Amino acid sequence: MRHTIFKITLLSISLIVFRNSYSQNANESKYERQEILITMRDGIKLNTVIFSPKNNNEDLPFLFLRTPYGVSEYPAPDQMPYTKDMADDKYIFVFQDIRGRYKSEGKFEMQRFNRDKKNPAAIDESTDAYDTIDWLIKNIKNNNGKAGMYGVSYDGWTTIIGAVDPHPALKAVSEQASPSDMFLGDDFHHNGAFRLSYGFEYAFMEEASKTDTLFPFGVYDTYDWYLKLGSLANVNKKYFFNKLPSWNDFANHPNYDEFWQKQSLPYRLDSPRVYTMHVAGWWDQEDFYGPQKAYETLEKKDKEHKNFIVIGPWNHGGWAGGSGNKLGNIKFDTSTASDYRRDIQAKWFAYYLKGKGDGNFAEAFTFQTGSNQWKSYNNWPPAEAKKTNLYLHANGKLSFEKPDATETKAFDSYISDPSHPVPYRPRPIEETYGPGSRWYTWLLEDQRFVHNRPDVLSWETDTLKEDVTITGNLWAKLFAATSGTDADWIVKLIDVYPDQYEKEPKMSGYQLMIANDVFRGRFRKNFSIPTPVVPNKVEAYSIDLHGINHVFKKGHKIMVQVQSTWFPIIDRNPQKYIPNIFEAKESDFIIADQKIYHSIQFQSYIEMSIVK
Ligand code: PG9
Repeated sequence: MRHTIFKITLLSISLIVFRNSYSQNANESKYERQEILITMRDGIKLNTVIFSPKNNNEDLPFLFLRTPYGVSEYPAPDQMPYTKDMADDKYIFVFQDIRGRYKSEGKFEMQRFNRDKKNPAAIDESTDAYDTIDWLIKNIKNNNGKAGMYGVSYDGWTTIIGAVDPHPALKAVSEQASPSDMFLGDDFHHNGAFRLSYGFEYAFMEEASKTDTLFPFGVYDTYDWYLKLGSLANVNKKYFFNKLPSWNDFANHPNYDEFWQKQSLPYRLDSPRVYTMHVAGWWDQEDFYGPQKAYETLEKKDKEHKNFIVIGPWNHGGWAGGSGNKLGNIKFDTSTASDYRRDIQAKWFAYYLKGKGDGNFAEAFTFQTGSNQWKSYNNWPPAEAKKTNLYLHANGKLSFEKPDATETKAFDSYISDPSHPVPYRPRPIEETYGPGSRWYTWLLEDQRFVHNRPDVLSWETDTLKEDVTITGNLWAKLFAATSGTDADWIVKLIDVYPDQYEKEPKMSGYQLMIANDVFRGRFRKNFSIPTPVVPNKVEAYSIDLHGINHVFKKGHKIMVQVQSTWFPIIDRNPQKYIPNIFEAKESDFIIADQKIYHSIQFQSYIEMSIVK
């Protein structure tokens, strides 16, 4: 067993953003670099890398990115695809290590809470952004008095937080894949179900040391490792020894209490104070909920039309590098990512920071998968979409007709055994950010790898005679029963390719997930106050499957799969109710008999928005 702690360099983890980003030789850069410490209002110094165009005498705006992942190794902005188009247009680029990370002083706190505004000396990520912009405007020559912020994921979160109490010079921000709510839909939980492998590995990566560090599993396939771990109580007993604040927060806040509520963006955001562009990817394996929720939250108070959203066919940060003409096995016909960087991101900042261009940006610009076309909308989700239900039936049938008296069976059932959980992606399940990891595209894996498992149920439409276009928000409305006192329900909406797909024979019969999520049964009435499920009683579950813009093509089929485990991305629900799953004993994990209903009385369906 190897117990080396791998130090992750920016290049290897590339925190996704810069993965495809290193291209040219540093000597060719048209930018010069300086690395300095900038002092915040409480005396703490933050490490900051500044790239300015060589021999420049034009007044330029700043483009500012704040990150926990280390800025010292960033290449020049004209050498990273993510920033190249903007760099060609000339900005002063600023990259900063946030408090307590890499070369910055101070203490790191995962998604630091808002400061107490009654205390003038208090700090948070918003004041750090403010203080830095203030210093830049006053000290860096040839600036035009304007700044923009941008970044993916954690850096997207520092961006949107930077716009909460913005410095007057901050004019435009682009939050990209920022988490919005870590209990309801982003990295650490979905609908109250704990994202075990992500939460465990990320807490270690960020909090075991000042620099990113991979957990030393000593095995390549972590599925067995997590299974052998047993109860989550073993994490602190055997590995973390109560030393990682985020893990302790997971264990001490098993419900949607004030801790999670106050950390969420809906709690922190009011109205768009500056021009704001949210960016999301349809197959974002980390923070898909976040940007949609942030957009929705600000949109309610967007009187001056400052709030915009772009959603493309991308994984987490997939727009930041590469051409984006394919993801996993799926092809999109156009270079969605490089087009985005050139035609949207660069133009957006050029307009708001330099006054260049016509400023003609669609309120919502989303890529329609299936038809592979960009579409503009005046609202997101589009107001013209009509609600339609797709019903589960007996014998694995799925149709737009409601169940009627001809229904032969009221339910389908399976046994869910927490000691044999369904893997969330084909094994080996490499460490999330470890060498060779297929984490980045797991949402696009062919779902046939679990299709015939006895603990995964499937319902399928007949072959479609015409295209079915679904645009807007989706919900799974399930009537289900369990013999246990708690249960997880995982619902997947799948596009099934034709049995013989001539366009690309390797894709014949492919089962592509278009939407999915997990719901922890104890939270069916309230995310803050869990209640045991009554054994064998049919109960209603409403599961948010989020936004989608997809054409199920003529000749394809639509499929729904339901299962109760998704391991180890989701921790095992013991299936016996205990108040805090982080304290479960081995004997609390029980086999359960799960029933999904599709009778006249208990109709289960996917509620979707259809655009004719
Ligand atoms: N998904 C990562 C993250 C963001 C914010 C908090 C915790 C994790 C990331 O890619 O940065």
